[in-house]
Amino acid sequence: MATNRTFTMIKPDAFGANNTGNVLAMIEAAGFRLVAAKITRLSEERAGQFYEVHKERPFYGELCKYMSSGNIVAAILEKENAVEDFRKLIGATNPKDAEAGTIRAKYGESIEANAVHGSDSDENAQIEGSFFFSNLEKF
Ligand code: RTP
Ligand code: MG
Repeated sequence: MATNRTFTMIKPDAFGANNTGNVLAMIEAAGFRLVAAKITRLSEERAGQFYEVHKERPFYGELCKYMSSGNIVAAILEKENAVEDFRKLIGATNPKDAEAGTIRAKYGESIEANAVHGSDSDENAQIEGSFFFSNLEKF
């Protein structure tokens, strides 16, 4: 299988609970290489751009407020079958439904404050990585 990339964010709940190191340790233990990573913070407007695909969903406004409520870590990850394997590692959107041992089961607080983001396709991984990182940072 080809090596490819996905994009993740450690969300404000997990960052604020000092779980960044724990989450990154799980990601590395699962065989992902960190290509790029940074601590940053989204404005509500920029969160709105990132989650634009969800703008018609009822939770969009709350999601943008939540995602701009504190620091996050944005990161590009590399592994064989990265997008699919990372979605397995993070678990279901609602931590209550997430399989034991997944990142959201361990560190998620609610369906919204669910610890991490993971891209849902190769195309979106590329778009989302470029939202935070220049080509010079993606090595
Ligand atoms: P993500 O994009 O963050 O990896 O999460 P996902 O694919 O599992 O879920 P998605 O449907 O794309 O939703 C994006 C994020 O919106 C928040 N959400 N809130 N209140 C709600 O019902 C609700 N549903 C989703 C979560 O933070 C979710 O990760
Ligand atoms: Mg999603």
